[in-house]
Amino acid sequence: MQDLSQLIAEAKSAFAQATAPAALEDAKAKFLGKTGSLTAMMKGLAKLSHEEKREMGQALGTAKREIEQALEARREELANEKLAARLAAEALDVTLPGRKAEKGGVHPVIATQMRIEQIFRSIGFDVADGPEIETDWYSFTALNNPPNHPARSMQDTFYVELKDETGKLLPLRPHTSPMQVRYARTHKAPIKVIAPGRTYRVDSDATHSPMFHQVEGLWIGENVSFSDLKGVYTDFLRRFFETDDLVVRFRPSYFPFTEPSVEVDMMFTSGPKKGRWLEISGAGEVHPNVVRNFGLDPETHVGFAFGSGLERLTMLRYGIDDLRLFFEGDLRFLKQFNR
Ligand code: 2NM
Repeated sequence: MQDLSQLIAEAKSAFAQATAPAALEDAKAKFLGKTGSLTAMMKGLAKLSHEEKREMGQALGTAKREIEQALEARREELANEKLAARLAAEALDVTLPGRKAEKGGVHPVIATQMRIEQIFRSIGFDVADGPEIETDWYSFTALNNPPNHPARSMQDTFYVELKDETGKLLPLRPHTSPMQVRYARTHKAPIKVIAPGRTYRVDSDATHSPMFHQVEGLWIGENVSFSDLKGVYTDFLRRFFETDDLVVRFRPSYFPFTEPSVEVDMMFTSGPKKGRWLEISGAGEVHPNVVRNFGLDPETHVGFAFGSGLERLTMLRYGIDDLRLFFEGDLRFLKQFNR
């Protein structure tokens, strides 16, 4: 009996010293395993008398249960310690503020484009779309700007390293007119369309960006006149700037794709910006050669075209003085347009 209670104490102490599950199982084997000391004592029972066997058997059974209970308790303890360590290591501070998902907004130049599309749609214009990588023919030749014509160098054009069938590099469109040529060639007259979008020219300073946005308008029919241009464009400006207090004038100019050609100026006649002529657009009667490239007869089909810069219109509308603000991506600037 004496050595049994000592054996139990030894087992408990061995289990307590085991600080990992594997060590605990090793300790268990020393007492309860095939060659363990308790197991050896059980085997010894066989040599005892009937009376002794009963007594000793009971005592061994009790001792075995106590050791097993101690083992189970230590197993649970180790499992709890492991869980506690893991919880401590993986602890989250649920009181930390979350990451805010910021809402995106419409860029002011694109807001201008969307407004303009809405205004022109309301008076029956369609909105064209088309590629930014163009062909030489749609960018220049179709627009009465033949190879080697001096007017071609009016635009210093970007090219990409892609070639057309004749081996010439493809230009990035320097204006949105190619979209109008594509549109006119695939739609029936009358042609009444605006072409907004990105355009590219080798030009960079406080008032020029190598990528900028244009909107061009085109109305070709059997009886579309210069006075229609003045009416449409004046109405557009009044709705865009939300005031009737502005006037429009034409000054003679030159573009290869129009004849006659004009610069369009506007002037506010009330408010803080009144009294100064502002250059706002180029325009003109579409050249007969261009009408022919639309697939139409210039003897029966005439009309006007204009082209305006979206950055310029946006700057005038909001009183922005530096074009570069549009391209810096500074949220302090951009957020002012998206409240
Ligand atoms: C401008 C000025 C004058 C223009 C011409 C055409 C087309 F496709 F009919 F030939 N579209 N836009 C045009 C005319 C553009 O931008 C300053």
